[in-house]
Amino acid sequence: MSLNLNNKIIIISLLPEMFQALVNYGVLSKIFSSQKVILEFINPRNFVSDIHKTIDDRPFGGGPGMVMLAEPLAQSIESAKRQLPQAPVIYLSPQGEKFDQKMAENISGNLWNNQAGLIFICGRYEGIDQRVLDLLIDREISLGDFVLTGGELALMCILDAVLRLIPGVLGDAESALQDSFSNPEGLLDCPHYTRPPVWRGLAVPDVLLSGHHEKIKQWRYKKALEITEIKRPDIFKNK
Ligand code: 4GM
Repeated sequence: MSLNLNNKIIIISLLPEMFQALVNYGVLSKIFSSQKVILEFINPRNFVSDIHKTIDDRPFGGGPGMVMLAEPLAQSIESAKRQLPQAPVIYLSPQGEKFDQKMAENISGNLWNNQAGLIFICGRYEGIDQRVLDLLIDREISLGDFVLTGGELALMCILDAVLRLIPGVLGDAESALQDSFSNPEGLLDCPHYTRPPVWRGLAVPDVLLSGHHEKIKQWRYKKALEITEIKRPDIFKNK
C-alpha cells in the first residue's frame, strides 16, 4: 500500500472564483504557490444534467428562499472522497459548532500531521437538503451567530485562521504563539507600539524602551490580563 500523503483541501462551491481573494494575496499566497497546500475546487453545477442547470429548488412545506438539491452535492462530495478517502467532510452553516482558535489549531494540526486532507462544503441560498447532512457530512462548523449569503466567506476566514498556523507560514516563528487566544493562558493580546517613540504627544511606555526583557514580559502579561478583564470578562472569569 502506498503512503497517502496529502495536504489537499477540496472545496465544494458554486462560486469558486471567490477564493482568489484568499489565494492571491498576503502571506498565505506563498503556501499555495509553493504547493505546500493545494486547493482544489468542485462545482456542484458540473453534476447537473438538465438544460437549465438547476442547482436549487423550493423548500417542501413552503416558505421563502431556495434549497440546494441533494444529488449534485452528493456527487460532488463522493468525487472529493474518492480523492481524499480519509478526509473529514465539513459543512459551513450558521447551525454549526462555533469556530474558535482551539478549533483552528485542531484542524491545522490535523491537516499537517495526519495528511488526510480536508473537504469543505459551502452552501448558498437557505442551505442544503437535510439528507445530504444526514448521509455525507461529518462535521458542521459556524463562524458565529450571523447569516451570510453563502458559506464561501466563512470558509475563507476559517482557512486563513487554519493555514497561518502551519509551520513556516508566518515570518516570525513566535508570532502565532503570542496572538490573542493562542498564548498559553488564552488571554487577549497586549498593546503593541512601533516608531516613533513619541507620536502626537503620546509616548511609548518606558518599559518597552528599557531593553529589560524580564520587565517587558511582566508588563505585557499585566496588560493582557487588564485588557482581557475589561474587554472580555467572559474569558477573564474563567482564568
Ligand atoms: C444557511 C444555511 C455559514 C445559510 C446554510 C454559512 C453563515 C455561516 C448558509 C448555509 C452562511 C456562518 C450559507 N452564513 N455563520 N450562509 O458560519 O450554508
